[in-house]
Amino acid sequence: MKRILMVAAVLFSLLLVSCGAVGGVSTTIDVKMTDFQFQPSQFTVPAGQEISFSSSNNGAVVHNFVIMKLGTSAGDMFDEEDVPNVYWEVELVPGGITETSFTAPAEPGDYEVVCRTEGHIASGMIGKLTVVPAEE
Ligand SMILES: [Cu+2]
Repeated sequence: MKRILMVAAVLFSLLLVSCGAVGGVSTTIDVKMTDFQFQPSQFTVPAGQEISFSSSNNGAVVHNFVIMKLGTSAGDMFDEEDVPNVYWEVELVPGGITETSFTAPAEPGDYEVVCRTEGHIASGMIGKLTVVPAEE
């Protein structure tokens, strides 16, 4: 029974996320990290705005939320040469939670989001931050 409720809760949150993607420009990001996914993995924020970021690591290993600079990609594996291309990042230990904030990039576009822990991109820890022009 508990399991069914959990599945229902997950489905409901997926529904909210997919509705959110339509008109879903938000100054709030709430992301759960698992082994090895971002949930959700797509975010839309207004350019240049302060974004509230809350996250939890529900996995068993260290995870990161790394926003790459516009036009850059960490490729299949995050390594030293990708470090200068990081726009913003946060690291979470297993079981960790964080509430912080960052300023959205000024330039609209699609930004790659990855987990920089070794092997996690290949395992599917990848997402997308879409930056849209802020409303005047
Ligand atoms: Cu990870």
